[in-house]
Amino acid sequence: MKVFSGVQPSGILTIGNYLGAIRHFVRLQDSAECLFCIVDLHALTVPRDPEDLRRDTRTVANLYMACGLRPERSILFAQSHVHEHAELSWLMGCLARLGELRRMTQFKDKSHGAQEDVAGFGLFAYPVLMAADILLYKASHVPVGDDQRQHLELTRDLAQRFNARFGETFPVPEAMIAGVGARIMGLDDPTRKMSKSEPNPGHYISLLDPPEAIRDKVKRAVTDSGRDVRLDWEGKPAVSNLLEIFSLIADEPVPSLEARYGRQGYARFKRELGEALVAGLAPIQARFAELVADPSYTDRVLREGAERARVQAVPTLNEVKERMGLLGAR
Ligand code: ATP
Ligand code: LTN
Repeated sequence: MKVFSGVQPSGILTIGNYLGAIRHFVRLQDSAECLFCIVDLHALTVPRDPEDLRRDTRTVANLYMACGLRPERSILFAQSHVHEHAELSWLMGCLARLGELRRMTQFKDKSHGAQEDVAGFGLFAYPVLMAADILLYKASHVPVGDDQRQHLELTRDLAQRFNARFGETFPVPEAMIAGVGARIMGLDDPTRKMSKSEPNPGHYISLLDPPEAIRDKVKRAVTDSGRDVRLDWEGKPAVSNLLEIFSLIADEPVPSLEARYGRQGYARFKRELGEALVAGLAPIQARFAELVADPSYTDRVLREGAERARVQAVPTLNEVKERMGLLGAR
């Protein structure tokens, strides 16, 4: 089993990123060969201030480690440090079809329904680069949140298409999407997925929010009509989202939370959820504070990670180029 996944440096990670993806990375690193990437080239698909992008890339690296990823177990690196990603992306792009890229819902959402002639090309090509990320390491498993399901399907199609045309080269990677926590919703709107790049900070809880902000955001989170606390995604989507978050962060089953808070109204439930989040994030925040104090350590982890990643990336890229008929340079 070889695991690859990535997170965009598009802001500070949220509890959605943690519960849907990163906590699974941490679990997997003890049983599988793992690469975890900070996909900075993907973050360029929407306009970014260069200084902010640099800062966010280091922050994601530190948050990876603060959440429990260990550079001695997993390869942690920045996508742009391994230029083979961009090169394989071109080659895979030559197999992708306009129709299949146009159907990607993330492209439709993030281009804000703009006319096609002003939507960014990077946003359109985004899933091809993602497929290249995964295939470059011949990864077999890709832990992601639910929103990435469609991109993984495309990756599988491209792997199969390549294998059929040029001979067996890539394992067809499997998405690993958890049953619970794979789609944490916004606190201000339970119909939208929680996203770190959302402008309204009340939409998300970031892993670095101070305790006061966490309590305040949970207090202000929208709820549903009625006063009972129970899991009912159809009838009570906001409360169901809060229950799911509570259950995962406190490691307590939903029925036991329902039994405790069931008919008491929302105030105590929200207060105690706030405290559970403060307590759950405290160890991550403490480790993060240690890591930011030594930027040279972070830079060294990323440099060494990229070197180790390239050892795997270069042979795959050479194999692909040869199979496609490009003349070897030596
Ligand atoms: P952006 O706001 O820039 O689109 P994002 O917060 O959606 O970013 P990504 O970097 O795109 O985060 O995603 C990193 C990982 O976290 C992916 O595996 C993604 O599926 C997962 N993830 C993102 N948001 C959620 C969420 N709300 N619930 C569960 N998993 C999520
Ligand atoms: N598109 C992903 C980030 C990403 C990724 C990957 C995830 C880029 N390359 C490869 C898994 C494997 C997202 O979460 N928005």
